[in-house]
Amino acid sequence: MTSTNPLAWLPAADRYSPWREASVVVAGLGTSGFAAADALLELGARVIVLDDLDSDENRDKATLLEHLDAVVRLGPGSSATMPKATDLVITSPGWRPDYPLLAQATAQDVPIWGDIELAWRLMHPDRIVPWLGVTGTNGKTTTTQMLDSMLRAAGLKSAAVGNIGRPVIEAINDEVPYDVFAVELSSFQLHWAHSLELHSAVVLNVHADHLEWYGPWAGGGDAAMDGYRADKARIYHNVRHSCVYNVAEPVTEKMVEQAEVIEGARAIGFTLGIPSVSMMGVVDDLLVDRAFVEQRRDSALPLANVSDVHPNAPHNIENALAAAGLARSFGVPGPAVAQGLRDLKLGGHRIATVATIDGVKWVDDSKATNPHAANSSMRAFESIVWIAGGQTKGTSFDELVQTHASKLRAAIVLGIDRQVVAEALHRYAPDVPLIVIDRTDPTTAMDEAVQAAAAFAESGDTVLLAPGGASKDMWPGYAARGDDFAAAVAKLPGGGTR
Ligand code: UMA
Repeated sequence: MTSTNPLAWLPAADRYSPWREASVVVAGLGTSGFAAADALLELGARVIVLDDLDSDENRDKATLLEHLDAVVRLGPGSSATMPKATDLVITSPGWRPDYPLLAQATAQDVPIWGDIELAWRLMHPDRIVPWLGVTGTNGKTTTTQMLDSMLRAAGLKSAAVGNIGRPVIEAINDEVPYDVFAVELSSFQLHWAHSLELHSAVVLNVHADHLEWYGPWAGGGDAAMDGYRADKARIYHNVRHSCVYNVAEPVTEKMVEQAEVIEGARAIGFTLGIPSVSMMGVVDDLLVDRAFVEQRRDSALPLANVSDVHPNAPHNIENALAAAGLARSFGVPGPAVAQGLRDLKLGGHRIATVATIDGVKWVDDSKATNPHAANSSMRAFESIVWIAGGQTKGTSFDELVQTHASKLRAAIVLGIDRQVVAEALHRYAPDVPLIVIDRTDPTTAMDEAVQAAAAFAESGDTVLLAPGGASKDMWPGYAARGDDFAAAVAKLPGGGTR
């Protein structure tokens, strides 16, 4: 096979490589693409940025990058053909391997890195910052925030970066002398990351999600799920200190067993039960550490009260234990774990009660964007009027509906894949009243859904927005969907009373 890459240094490239000699194509001008292009231009690389969307926002970003000598192509078809003499492609996380540009790069042996790989390589050699990595289908953002808060409570200079919203590559160029990064990593980012060596890492859980990303090129069906799982497992590769796994999800322990780690790295479990040696767990009403204490054979160190965890739901206690495992692997003292949990103010739309009207609780869990997350919130309530739907990303709602059918008073489905949810309800909860909202104007559709829910809900019920699907078919993101839900509830008679 002939290589089109004439740059011998590229496979081992770092910050001090002769980037001026390289032509780099940046695929996508979203948050990560913009940060990657900016960092590469600063190092003198020739940068071409391609984005198929010609929006006002993209044009503004393009103008900034063009001032730094980038070539930017916007609009439909921009990414259809890889520019000639491309040495390296930096892809945005959401780009699937079978997109034309990436398929051409693969066919021509041009390396493809994600923004995470680029950030790892471009860290300043005199300011190498250890990374503590968090992945999993659900709980990534919360766990990363908990971890960052614990690290800060220990007096460390930490930043929460990655999929959480701030590209790592931006943070490495901050003036702040960071001690550590709490890095949220998505399966997409892990797919395009090749040489990470994290200090410690956790896979919180693995359930069906993003199968539309893996389906088409991985072969669909089981192959898609296998591909998703394999990308999650990559986070453990070359871990130096601790691989933290979820005892309740043996698949995560298996990933640790199969990972090539740096000699001496440990496997640390977390469990809602009493911990064995080398685990974090719960004893009475305490989160305890039986992994990072000298006397772990016969004792455990209390770290925090279970009541320090907000919201206080079982899945979130698991998140806290996982964050504590990573923090403790980095030497965070016990009291800082508790302080970090208490200090944390989480973003909204995670099982947030927006109103209680005539004994009916209205709960916004718009952040539940896949069936597993919806399951976690449905577990917390007894009698539910469920609002669901959105982009279901190739996942199945059968198990979710089967599990909770007996507590559904009614269901209202909306969004592009509403029939996926409706069909699961027809199959496994045929007696539950079902309303299908066909409108696609977001505000009106949500108003209609909330009014329909109000007609079914009785005192003691919870109306739960736990869509199980992503929001971007109708809203800019899950937060906007949750905001529309709260606004619709406020319009009900008696709305707005918490
Ligand atoms: N584009 C094209 N052609 C295509 C497809 C996309 O030109 O065929 C362009 C789009 O117009 C867009 C750009 O590519 O301008 C990519 O934008 P993006 O929104 O997909 O990506 P970023 O803005 O760079 O944001 C990404 C993550 N997005 C995804 O993984 C889809 C953000 O995670 C992350 O916060 C950010 O990098 C910083 O690291 C978001 C997310 O939804 C929150 N993540 C998924 C999740 O959490 O479930 C994985």
